[in-house]
Amino acid sequence: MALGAQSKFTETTIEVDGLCGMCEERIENAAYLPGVKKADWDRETHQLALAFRNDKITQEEIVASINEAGHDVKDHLATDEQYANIHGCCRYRDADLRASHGLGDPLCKPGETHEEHHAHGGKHKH
Ligand SMILES: [Cu+2]
Repeated sequence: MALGAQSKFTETTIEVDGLCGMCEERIENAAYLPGVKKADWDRETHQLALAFRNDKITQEEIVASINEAGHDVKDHLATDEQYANIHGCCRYRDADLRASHGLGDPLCKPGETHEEHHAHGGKHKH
């Protein structure tokens, strides 16, 4: 057992928005970058359990890849263009679809654009 080997591993959990099994596959595929050893998304809790080699990849890169796939990560929302690419039945920001899956509030609040979300107290669209 090599000394210091453990410190190369980061284990963490991040919140990723999504609805169904298709979302799960999409999120996990996006998170499985070289250096990632575990990416396991829970459909009920929306928690993505990650284990990755922090000398090979950063959490920011993983988050960016999940955003690229169209999914919102807590504090890192996908852009509208990225979100637009995901399948119609996976529109996890849609209030009706969320309700039909028994989900509460989305990470991205209705009527709030990506830019506004990051503006913190910026103007809201009506
Ligand atoms: Cu889905």
